[in-house]
Amino acid sequence: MQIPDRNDIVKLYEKLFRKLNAPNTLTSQTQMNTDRILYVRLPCNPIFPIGVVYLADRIHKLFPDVEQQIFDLGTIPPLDFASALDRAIDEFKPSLLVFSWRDIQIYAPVGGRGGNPLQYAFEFYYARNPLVKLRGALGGLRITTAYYTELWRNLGLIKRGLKRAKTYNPDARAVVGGGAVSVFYEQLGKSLPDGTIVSVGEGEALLEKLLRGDSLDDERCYIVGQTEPRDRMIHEKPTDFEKTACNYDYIETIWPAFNYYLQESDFYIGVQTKRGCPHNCCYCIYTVIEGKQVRINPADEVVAEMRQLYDRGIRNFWFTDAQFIPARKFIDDAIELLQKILASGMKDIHWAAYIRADNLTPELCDLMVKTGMNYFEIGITSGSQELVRKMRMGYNLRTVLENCRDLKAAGFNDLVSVNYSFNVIDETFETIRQTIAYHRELERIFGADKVEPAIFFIGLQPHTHLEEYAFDNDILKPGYNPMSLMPWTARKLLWNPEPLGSFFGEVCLEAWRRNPNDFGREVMNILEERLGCGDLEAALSAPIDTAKKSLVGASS
Ligand code: B12
Ligand code: SF4
Repeated sequence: MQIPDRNDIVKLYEKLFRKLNAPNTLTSQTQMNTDRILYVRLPCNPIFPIGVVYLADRIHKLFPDVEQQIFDLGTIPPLDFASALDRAIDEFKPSLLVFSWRDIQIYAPVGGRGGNPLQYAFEFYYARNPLVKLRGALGGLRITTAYYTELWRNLGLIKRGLKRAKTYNPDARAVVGGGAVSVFYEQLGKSLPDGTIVSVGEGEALLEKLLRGDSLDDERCYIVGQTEPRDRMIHEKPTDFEKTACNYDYIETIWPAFNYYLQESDFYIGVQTKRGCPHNCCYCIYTVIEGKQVRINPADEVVAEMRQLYDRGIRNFWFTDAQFIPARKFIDDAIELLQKILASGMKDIHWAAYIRADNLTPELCDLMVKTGMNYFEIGITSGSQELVRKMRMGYNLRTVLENCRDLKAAGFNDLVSVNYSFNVIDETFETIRQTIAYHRELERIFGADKVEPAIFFIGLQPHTHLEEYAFDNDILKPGYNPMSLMPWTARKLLWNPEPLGSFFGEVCLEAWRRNPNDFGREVMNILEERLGCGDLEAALSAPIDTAKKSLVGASS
């Protein structure tokens, strides 16, 4: 089958909108009284827009008569964004615009739009060679310009869409939500039209209340120009509901570009198996976006949802959970799900997820391999147990190693991405040596070519413990703008403080020079050349000390 070109998709939309609206004889009064929801996924790399799909599915289950459309700007070429949005609104005449904004990608460490932001930032901040510094400055300028252009463009699309929808329905409203809005809800509201509802976290309950005309007071949202975001709103518990299998028979009737994601075999289609993470890792905001209480989606429903995608040709799935196995007490749920996947006969699938590898058992490892897990990410951040404890990550690194051995013994022979973030807190040359020892042990277990060290520098995010730490230590002042890419703010938010900041800057610059295509492994090699490899036993033990600056002691 041919993969449709993006222009074909625009045409497809037009055709479907025409069909849905013909004959176009509804009076404006009738339209005003009938909810018509247009979901607009704002421009984004083509990651399957699972968020809007779930919202539309939920609303259809509750209000089967409500007309809905999904319009995904991720499948539209940039030059057509505005005109395609206009056409979608003209044809569908929505009374409610649900804008979903997935990522703003601030401080993304690798492969950002317009180049590698980390590399440019490091060249600008740390290079000794003035030409390299200049290249960093110019690259950084390009990225900063692209970043602000995208930001203003997306805000502009929201304003434009709402204005146009109001020409058909003067009472039309806009709601905005999604990952990016959840992180930057306080800042984004300042640039949105009055009356826009700004939502944090899951939107199912909020949309339900909106359609019923119920009060939104208990939802994690505020209305621009009318209410202010409550203090620590993001920390409030999300409203619970039981998730059932998404009805893709319905979704494909309201989403003409659905096929776009089905026809490329390398897409990993999102499926959520649970929500929430009980941990407290100092830099992480997932745990507040999704809440600390883990809510499991029933295994039969997850399998039924996968089955529908499988029957449409999908073989790659990404379990979009903050963590697939958030804690030991959820091991049985993971086992139940994987057993059911196995029993379903979907034998030729692959799946990937974020995995806390401290929560594995031999049985689970066996099932992971049998059900086709072919990639996972472990975010241990450091190979030093002492630092892992100080960053409040709750990991036992010795257990992680033991479980990785079980996984290998069960036959896992695919790729593991290990996320390291150097220099988060209390890093020393000794803890770096320990991280190298730990990494080398992972390589001995899985094979050096199978373990990919993903070197991140933490981009400080609002509402995290690390932000609190930055306030307590006078690194940032309350009221700073977490969305600013101005060099003086960016330098603080792209977390790489001195005294080790310049050292890491230099190591990374050398790694890009020596082997830009295998940056992570090269960083590890250079660190080992310069500092040597530590003792694994020392890496795995964390003497209890009460270092004043550690986050372990910070208030939560
Ligand atoms: C899984 C995940 C991934 C997977 C996705 C796999 C896949 N095939 O789907 C992978 C690892 C590939 C990934 C990559 C990246 N990710 Co990511 N990812 C996540 C994660 C953990 C879950 C997202 C998800 O799918 N959740 C499940 C679905 C159902 O939820 P949802 O889409 O958020 O939608 C719900 C709500 O947001 C809400 N909602 C959505 N839209 C709307 C609209 C309205 C009006 C309302 C009311 C509600 C609403 O309701 C929906 C249903 O409940 C989130 C963090 C988190 N816990 O949320 C980060 C997150 C979305 N990712 C983020 C980022 C930055 C990235 C990257 C850019 C990182 C990078 N440097 O490369 C890349 C993006 C690559 C790209 N665009 O090209 C950020 C985005 C915020 C930001 N800082 O900009 C997040 C929030 C993490 C974070 N705090 O930093 N990611
Ligand atoms: S375990 Fe992962 S998702 Fe949970 S708080 Fe830690 S980093 Fe965030």
